[in-house]
Amino acid sequence: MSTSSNLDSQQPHVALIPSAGMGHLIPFLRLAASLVNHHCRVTLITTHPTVSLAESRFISSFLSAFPQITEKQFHLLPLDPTLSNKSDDPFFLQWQIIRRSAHLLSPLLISSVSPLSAVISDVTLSSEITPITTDLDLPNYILFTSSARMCSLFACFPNCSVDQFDDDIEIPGLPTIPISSIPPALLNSKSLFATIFLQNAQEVMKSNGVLINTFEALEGDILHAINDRKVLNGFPPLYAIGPFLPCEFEKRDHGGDSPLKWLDDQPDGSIVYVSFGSRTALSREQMKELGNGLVSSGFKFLWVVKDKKVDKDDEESLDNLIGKELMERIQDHGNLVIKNWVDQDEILSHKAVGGFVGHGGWNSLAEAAWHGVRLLVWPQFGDQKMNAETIERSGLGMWVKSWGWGQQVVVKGDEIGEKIKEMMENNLLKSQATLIREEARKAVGDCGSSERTLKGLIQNWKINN
Ligand code: UDP
Ligand code: G50
Repeated sequence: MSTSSNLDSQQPHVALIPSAGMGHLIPFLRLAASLVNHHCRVTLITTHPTVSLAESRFISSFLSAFPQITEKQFHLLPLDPTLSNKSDDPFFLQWQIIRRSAHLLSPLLISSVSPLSAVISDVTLSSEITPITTDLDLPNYILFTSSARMCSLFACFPNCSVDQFDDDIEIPGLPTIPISSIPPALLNSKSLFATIFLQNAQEVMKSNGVLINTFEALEGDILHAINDRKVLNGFPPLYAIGPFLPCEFEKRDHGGDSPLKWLDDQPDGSIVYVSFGSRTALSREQMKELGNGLVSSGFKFLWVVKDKKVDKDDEESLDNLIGKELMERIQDHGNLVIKNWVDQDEILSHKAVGGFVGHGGWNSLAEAAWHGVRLLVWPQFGDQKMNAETIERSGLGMWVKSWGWGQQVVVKGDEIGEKIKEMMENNLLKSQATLIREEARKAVGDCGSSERTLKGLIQNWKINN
């Protein structure tokens, strides 16, 4: 019979190192919760300061919900002043700050109450963290915070000659990627994003494995192509352990608005939910066209408006942003517009919500899959077209390629309205969304593909403890 102390010694101890932005923090917190549920001991490295209020609020409510998790505070160095003009994106600059501070992590990783079995860090930090874990002789895993499709580009990237990007990108064993889908920042090899991306893609080869928030039924062919080493010989094992489940701690007050009461009064499947994630602001002109489009679609909607990348800067009133006249038309039709953090899980899980118009952030897409909500994906930047491709292929949603990237063109309201109507009236999308929801639940259920993969990983950590 095992005593509690030798049970403890078998309990793997995992340190998690998230990167900046809610799209990077949320999957780490959900993974941490899942590891706790699987009887792992977890240490969470929290970066100070954070860029957004949402990040610091989530970290504190997470830590109070999980008192058994050890927090190690990681106090960041200032930004290298020569880099301040390298990007106008505060989150990209923060990735650089975290990377530059990485040497400060060693003492945090050494001073653990019990020795670590594994370190899992965000892909945006990997080239700086891998040498540290190698020095400390710790198994190192990367959490890839996007789709497997994006991961296939990541794997091949060191073999692509970016300056000759004028054609589609050949990915061995998988469909080619049109040049128009490549994250625009990667097309300029001197951009901060492209420099870091390349370094990360080179160093990831030295890690013990890559974890990803996706599942067999959604991206099985891509997962197999990568794991069969067709995409890149020598790429570490890719562990699909998604979809990550939204957690109770996310329901606490994060300074947001709850549309629940309003949703409760709406007929089943009737509402279009519109949100472009935590850090994407549409141009004012595009915002107005979108408002007009939503009204002209004839469907009722819940629209979350953002005007600035960082929540602290988002101070303009809705009336000023959208205009009084459009605001009145929106409200006359009984729609709801919110300019604050919302609990997206509470919305997507509500029976009144029938469709989701979003930017293609991977977490949001995985959440839509989890809840079986069909999508109209409107990629704005970064990996979002790669993600949109996966969603279109799976039949969970549609993507209007002619709309291009966010700031490229202003899409007219009438066209937006037509496409929303098409998405909401498409029964094939609706039934496929229900099917994908079932598959998502199977994947994380007992004996599901993601559950088995996660259990296998944990077992490995136990053996090597
Ligand atoms: N989110 C939310 N409420 C908001 C805005 C975003 O709950 O008002 C969550 C959303 O559910 C997702 C994450 O924030 O889990 C955003 O990540 P995603 O990858 O979708 O996009 P990003 O914000 O990184 O562009
Ligand atoms: C955020 C973003 C743009 C973007 C991505 C984001 C990704 C994710 C994969 O997460 O593509 C990634 C891997 C390595 C790296 C950066 C990002 O250095 O705003 O494209």
